[in-house]
Amino acid sequence: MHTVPPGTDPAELARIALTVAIEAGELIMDERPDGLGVAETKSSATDVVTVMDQRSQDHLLARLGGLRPQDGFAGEERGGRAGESGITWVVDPIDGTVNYLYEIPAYAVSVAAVVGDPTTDGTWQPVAGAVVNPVTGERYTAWLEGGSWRAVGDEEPRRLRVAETSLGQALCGTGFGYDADRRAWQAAVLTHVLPQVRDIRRLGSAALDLCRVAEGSLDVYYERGLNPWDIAAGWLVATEAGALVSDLYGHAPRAEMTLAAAPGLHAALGAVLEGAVEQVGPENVR
Ligand code: LIP
Repeated sequence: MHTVPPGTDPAELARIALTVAIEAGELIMDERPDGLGVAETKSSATDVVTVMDQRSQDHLLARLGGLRPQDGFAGEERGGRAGESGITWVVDPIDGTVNYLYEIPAYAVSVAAVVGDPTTDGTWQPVAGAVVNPVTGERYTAWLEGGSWRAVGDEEPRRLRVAETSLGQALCGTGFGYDADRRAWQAAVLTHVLPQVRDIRRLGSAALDLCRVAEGSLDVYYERGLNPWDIAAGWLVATEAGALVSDLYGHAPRAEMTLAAAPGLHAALGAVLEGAVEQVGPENVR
């Protein structure tokens, strides 16, 4: 896998990620218009974008462009650029957009610095990142070999470490896509998983799900259909806390599957998911 470009300090990239993620979080909270509606939809009628998704990304693009002008930029919404430094910023300006639209306090700004090509599964990895929930004040940061950290309000950052448990005692996070056929397939797979775990939680933000695995408020998380911007920062927060984050076959997480847990639990749920995927069969792709 790719290495950090010479002269690049992942800890400094994490500090930049946290700074701009906090700013964007304040923006989407403080400047949320009354009667916020759906500005447009993307992959389906439920895949919504608000004007604040775009404004948050525009802010991140401008700030990161000023702080790191040689870096690339890729986000969920419109606007991006190629870079020449070997570092690309991968951002989700509001992860958990439906929660933001409904004012459910489970959404985040996710900012990650990655090496490799984030547009091609399996060829990139995060080296620094931050996930900020602007409603709760939860701030997660991680950098390569620097650990994974969580702070709320004025408290000192606390180092995160995952813990093992049995599959039957595991609180399992997951999520569902915006396409009806994909959701039907995900529901079918869930019928194989639910009897094997303590319970299921569907929080609505992959970035926060991955951070919750790192902090232990979820024991395991899996989801099909995630994009690089959904997982880039949370992936590193989880791995720097000792979790394994991969696809179903031990490779880098990808659209086909993202699975995150402490190593023993990762193997146990991975086996259940492999069996479920085989029994459910392929998605009905229109
Ligand atoms: C969301 C993900 C979540 C998934 C949702 C949606 P968005 O990202 O974070 O895990 O279940 O369907 O994709 O669209 O809010 O940035």
